[in-house]
Amino acid sequence: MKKLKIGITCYPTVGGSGVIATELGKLLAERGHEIHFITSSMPFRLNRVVPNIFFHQVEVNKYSVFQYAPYDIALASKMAEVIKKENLDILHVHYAIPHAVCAVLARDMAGQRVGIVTTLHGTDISVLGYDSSLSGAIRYGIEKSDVVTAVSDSLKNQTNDLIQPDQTIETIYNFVDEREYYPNKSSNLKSCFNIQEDEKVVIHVSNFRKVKHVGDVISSFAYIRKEMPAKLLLVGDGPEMSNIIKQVSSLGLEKDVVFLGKQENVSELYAISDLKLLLSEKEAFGLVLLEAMACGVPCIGSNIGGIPEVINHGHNGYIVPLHDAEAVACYAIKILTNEELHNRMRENAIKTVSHKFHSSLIVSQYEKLYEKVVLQH
Ligand code: GMT
Repeated sequence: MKKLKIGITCYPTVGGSGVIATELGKLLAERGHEIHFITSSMPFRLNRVVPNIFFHQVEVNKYSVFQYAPYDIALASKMAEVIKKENLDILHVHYAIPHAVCAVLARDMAGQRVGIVTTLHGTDISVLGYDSSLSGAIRYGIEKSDVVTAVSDSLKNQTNDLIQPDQTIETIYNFVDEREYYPNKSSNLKSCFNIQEDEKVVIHVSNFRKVKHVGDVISSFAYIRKEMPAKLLLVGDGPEMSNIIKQVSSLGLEKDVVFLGKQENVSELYAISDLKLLLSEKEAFGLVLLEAMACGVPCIGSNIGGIPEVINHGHNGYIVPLHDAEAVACYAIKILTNEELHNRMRENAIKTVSHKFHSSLIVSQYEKLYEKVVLQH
């Protein structure tokens, strides 16, 4: 296909949408496209120099006359500048608000034809949960985009139900870079953390927001711990952390829960993990599930959002009702005490990633969309 000039805007700090936007940019660059990240800071996964990847920083000045710094306007101005200077074919933005709305404004400011592709990650829909006044802006961003994608069928359906946009939404699933996330059993981290060989390792990775229900992870682990020697690795940090620390101590689990904070190389931690838990009440996709599965770790997740599109119940893990810690523990104990079942689920998890969510498949789907948009223009 024709090599394109693609602008990408996302929130560049830690988070699944930032990871997907950055990894997609890197893989598109490997396919010969020219990539321009237009973000407030360097995306955290953009950790090496690539000749056809450029970074355009959005600067927001704080003037005393403004009560709030005008980030959205600064972003739209920077987008317009890059559209004109680099002659972009496509602007791929992650989130309808503010990014799709900024892209529409930028296209208008630049007065140039540029295709707008918007990917929804769930956050737009979560925002509506507390601010329904934004639904008009979300609909506007979606309808004015040339193409809109959602990271799961669940998010697509939810957006159609809540926003009812006059626009087709296409599902394109998330992916992982298989060169970073792969089954690697050679790690010696278990002994570094003082975990005995016969102890099972359960892992949870999140930003510790309320919606992640890390408290349910701890309650489930308390049941598991009664049945076998086990450790729980908690990776990440966020607003719920102090409540979690209290819960762990009130259950007397301090010796068995390892608080690791934010970590860059999570694949090394998956290498020593036997099971992953994600018990959120909202999750458009659950990228961390895919990362775990790619490393051969079966998962247990709640029956909400896009999680059942990633975890196939009884095949690569189990789906449980929200807040049912006993059901989680029951399935966890089943997997952790049956080696044959664990191995089967491990192999199935690896196969799921390579068959349904392989990066080459997903990147090609995005390329096809870009091609369609460019042809329309
Ligand atoms: O889950 C979060 O709190 C972060 C959020 C984000 O914007 O990065 O994640 C959303 O996008 C991810 C990448 O598509 C999805 O894997 C997450 O499921 C989704 N989070 C929610 O829907 C709550």
